[in-house]
Order: sequence, then C-alpha cells, then structure tokens
Amino acid sequence: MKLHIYEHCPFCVRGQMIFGLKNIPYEKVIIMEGDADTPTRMVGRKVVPILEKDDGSFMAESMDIVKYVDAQGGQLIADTPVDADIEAWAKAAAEPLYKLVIPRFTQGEFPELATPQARAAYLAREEKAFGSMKTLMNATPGLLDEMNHKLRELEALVADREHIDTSDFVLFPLLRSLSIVKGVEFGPSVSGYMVSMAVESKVSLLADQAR
Ligand SMILES: N[C@@H](CCC(=O)N[C@@H](CS)C(=O)NCC(=O)O)C(=O)O
Repeated sequence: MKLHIYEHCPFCVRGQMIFGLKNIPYEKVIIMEGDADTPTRMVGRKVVPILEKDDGSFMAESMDIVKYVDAQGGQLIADTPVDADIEAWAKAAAEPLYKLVIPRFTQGEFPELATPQARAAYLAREEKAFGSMKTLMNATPGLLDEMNHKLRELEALVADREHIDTSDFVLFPLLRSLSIVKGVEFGPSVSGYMVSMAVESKVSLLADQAR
C-alpha cells in the first residue's frame, strides 16, 4: 500500500502510526504543497492523507485509513472510542497549539515545501486560515504560557495510559506537531509518552528543527 502525505501534517501522522505500530510495510509518497491535481485525481479534492490500496483504489480521511489498515491483520488497536478526557484536552489545547505550530511549519524543512512555489503555496494556505504568520510568531510568549499550562494538565492523563488505543491517534499527532516549538515544557510523563510513541509508531518527532 502507499500512503500519500505531507510530512508536517498531523492527520498524516495518524496513517503513518498505524502502519508503524502494526509493522505493516508501506510506501510513503509526498504530495507537494500547491499540487491540487494529484489528490483531486485520486479522491476528488485537495486533501491528505490518501491511502492507495493494493487494488489501486484510493481512500481519504485519516481515521478511516487507520481503521482500514488496522483491520489488515493482528490485534485491533483502534477499535475503542476516544477517551473523553483526552478528547476534551485535545479540543481545549487546539487553539494555542496550532497558533504556535503553524507559523513554524511554514518555516520548516519538509519535503512537501522543498520548492519555492510549494512553500509559497503553503504560506498562502495557512495565512488564509490563520492570518499573518508574523503576528502569530510575535504572540509566542503568551501562547507558550497557555500551552505549558495545558501540558501540566496533560501529565496526569498520560501517566494513566496503559495501552495504545484510538486516543493515541488523537494525542500523539498533536504532541509531535508541538515538538517543533522551542520553549514548550513537556513534563516527564508527556516526554516519555512522546518518545515511546515515536519509537513504536516509527514517526519521528520534530525537535531537531524546533524554533
Ligand atoms: N478530516 C481529514 C482532514 C485532513 C486535513 O485537513 N488535511 C490537511 C493537511 S494537514 C489538508 O489536506 N488540507 C488541504 C490542503 O492541503 O489544501 C482527515 O482526518 O484526514
């Protein structure tokens, strides 16, 4: 199977996680930012991730992809509902998290941004959704305070987690995204969780390009 992705995209992390966790081989294919034709030809709209199945058909929607790959063999991982506390945390953390992450994504080293045209297309897409990236970067100190407060709340939730399940497909992609932000204070339970999920799912963190 092939998974068509952007490396920065948290929804694409979900698809990579299920392949990694289940040790199912797959080919990762990068779609360039600004390339609307490729995804539209596959699923009728500009979106990633897209799974290309072995029969040549295509599937969009990250959680549908997770469930499809999960069902290919071995014990099911993503067959439980998302934990209500994790879901509530993710919802409450989303605003400061994305406001910190998105401007750094636009400056990041990702293969889908490897040409000036692709980076410009991505910048335009995010500025349309979030406004000026410069304004967001300037808001970093207040957003970091808010985010670090939310991360202190997350410590207890993560410390309680015993096995990998559907909730991890919500939580890990957010924390992996946040690893691109310098000055974020991950507590011991959250740091341990991030490192072990990165290893088990074979999706690397972004700390080497934190800014
Ligand atoms: N509900 C979709 C959301 C996927 C999504 O929003 N992907 C973003 C990339 S992070 C996207 O494709 N945006 C449209 C674009 O690239 O123009 C899923 O879970 O797969």
